[in-house]
Amino acid sequence: MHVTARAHPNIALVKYWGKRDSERNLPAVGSISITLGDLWTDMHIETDAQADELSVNDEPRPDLLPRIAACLDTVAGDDRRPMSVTSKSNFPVAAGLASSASSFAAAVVAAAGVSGQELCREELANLAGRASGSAARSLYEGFVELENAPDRVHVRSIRDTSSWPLSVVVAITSTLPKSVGSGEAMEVSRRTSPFYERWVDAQADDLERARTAILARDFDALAEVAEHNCLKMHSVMWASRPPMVYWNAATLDCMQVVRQLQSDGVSVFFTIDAGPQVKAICLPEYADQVRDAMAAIDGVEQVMTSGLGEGAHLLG
Ligand code: 2P0
Repeated sequence: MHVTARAHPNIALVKYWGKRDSERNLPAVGSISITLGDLWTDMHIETDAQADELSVNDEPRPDLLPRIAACLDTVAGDDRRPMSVTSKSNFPVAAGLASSASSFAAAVVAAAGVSGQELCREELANLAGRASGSAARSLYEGFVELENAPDRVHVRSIRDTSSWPLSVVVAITSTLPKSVGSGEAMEVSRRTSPFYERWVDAQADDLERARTAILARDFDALAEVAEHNCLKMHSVMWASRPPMVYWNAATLDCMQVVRQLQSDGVSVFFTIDAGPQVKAICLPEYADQVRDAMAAIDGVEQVMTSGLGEGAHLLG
C-alpha cells in the first residue's frame, strides 16, 4: 500500500509565538496565515518496510524520524505497520520557510490515506498541530485563521485562493539551518521575555484587524497590521534571555527595500519568521518589480515567487 500527499507551506501574517500547553502543543495565541501555492512538500508513504524509515530530499534522515514517527502514530495508531517515508520539497528546509508546516500537514494526510483512516480536515489539522503548531494551518487554502478552543484548535479558511490573489516574493538570505528551533525559542520567550505577556494580550486585536482587512480586501490595512505583528514578535525574541536574533544584514536590507518600494507607491509589505528570510507580500501586478528589487540586494542568495494555494491533499 502506498500514497503520496502534497502540502504547501504557509506564512503567518499574524503570528504564532508561544505555547499555552507544551505537552499537547497548543498555541498561546491565535494566528492568521496565507497558504503558498508554488512551494510544496510531497510525502510518499509505503507500508512494506521492515521498520520506519525516512528520507528527505533523497538523503536518509534518521535524526528527523522520531518526530515524524510520533506524528504517524497519532494518525494511524501505535500498532500501525512500519512506514517508509520519502519527503521531497522544492524549497530549502529548516531555514525559516515553514518546512515543518508543509511536512507535518503532508504527513497526517498521507498517514490517514495509507492507513484507511477517514478523518475530517479539522481533525487532521489538530493532529498536524500537535506535531507542529503552524502545520495545522497548511490543511487549508488561501487565507487561514487558527483560533484557540478549549483543548484543541479551530482552523478555517476565511478567504479562498482565487477571490483575492496575492503574490509572495521570498528572499532567501541564508540556507543554513537555524541555530535555535522555533519550539525551543518560543519557550525561552515565554519564560524570560518581559514583553511576552503583552504580546499574548494584544493578539486578539491584531487578529481582528487582519481578519477585517482580509474580508474587505483592504491591502493597506493588512500591510499595517502584518508588519506591526511581525516586528512585535521579533521584539519579544530580542528581549528574551538569551536573546534570539534570526536576522542578518541582508534581512535588514530587504526590509529597507520594501520601505522604498512602499514610498514609490508599490502595494507591498514584509514579514519575517524564525529565520533570516524576508517574505514580501504584494499585489500580483507588482510581483516582477518586487522580485527584481529583492534579487538585486547583496546577500540575497535566491528569490522565489509564489501565489496562494490549496490545503494539503492526496495526489493521484
Ligand atoms: C508562525 N512560526 O506563525 C510562527 C512565526 C515561526 C514564527 O509557527 O513548536 O514550527 O513545532 O509548534 O510551528 C514556527 O513554529 O513550532 C512558527 P512548533 P512551529 O508561522
